[in-house]
Amino acid sequence: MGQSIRIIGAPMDYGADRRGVDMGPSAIRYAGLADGLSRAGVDPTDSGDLSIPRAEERDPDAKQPSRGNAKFLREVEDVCTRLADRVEQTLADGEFPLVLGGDHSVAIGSMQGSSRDADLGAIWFDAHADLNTPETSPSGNVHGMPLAATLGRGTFEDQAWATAPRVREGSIAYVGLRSIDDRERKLLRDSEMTAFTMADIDEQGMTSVVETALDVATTDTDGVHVSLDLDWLDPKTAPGVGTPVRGGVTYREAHAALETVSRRHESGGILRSMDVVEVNPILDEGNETATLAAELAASTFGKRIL
Ligand code: HAR
Ligand code: MN
Ligand code: MN
Ligand code: MN
Repeated sequence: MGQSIRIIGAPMDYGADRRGVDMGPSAIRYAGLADGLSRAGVDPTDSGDLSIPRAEERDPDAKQPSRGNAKFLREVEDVCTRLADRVEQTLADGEFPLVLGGDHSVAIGSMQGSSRDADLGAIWFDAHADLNTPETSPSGNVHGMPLAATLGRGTFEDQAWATAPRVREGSIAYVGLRSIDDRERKLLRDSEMTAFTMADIDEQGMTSVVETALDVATTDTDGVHVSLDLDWLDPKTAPGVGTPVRGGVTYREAHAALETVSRRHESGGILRSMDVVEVNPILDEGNETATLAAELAASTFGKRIL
């Protein structure tokens, strides 16, 4: 029997402007996630979804920025606190937490829960740097802030629910960046994070970039968190996302990247937790983005052709 994977749905859309990303967990399951994981040789169980009130049912003032310029931050806090507990418990039970978003703010909870008992590295597969603080964010949308939250930047400094002291900047690597805000660029340049842009992938090739990202995330850590934002892919391949940016990763590059992660995991058991986020079924075409999300999760756990 392969590794036990526990699927945890986090249908949250408080962190993004375009509605619909709360349907991501259903769409990814419907696209065959559990079957794909089983065929990859791991053993999935589904623990269902966190219960998350729809934005319309919340206080109409909730969208007003609280604590600086961050919309629905109290609601995000509530969800991420419960998610972090679920992730921590999953690891304590000896299973691997696979979190389905929801918008990318769910990663605040995943990383906090995954790092409570371990030094955690991270690989961030994304078009965006997600490093805005409530002070620098041009949109106020928390899905552009999860790494700032984890690292305790800006307003997040005294937010214990968000910060993850056992995630060090130097153990985080981005792969596929192509859309960064001006003030966010300064935060990134002044940090110790490793950042591979699309141009780096063009020059070095995907597998080489991911090997280096894995080196970064595994050095002096107990395990790696993989955060997969579907807008990492080119919008022609993954149209069902709220913030598409053209010039993204191809279908083959995406599989090659996660297969590279899988090979390292097979030889060293490096992976600790993962989230798959930002699938928006309302914007999708024939559930193809959700299908891709399910396929890429299977590739991460070693789906093999032969
Ligand atoms: N950087 C922009 C902002 O802060 C856009 C955020 C992008 N959204 C995401 N995250 N999908 O990867 O508003
Ligand atoms: Mn993101
Ligand atoms: Mn603990
Ligand atoms: Mn993104």
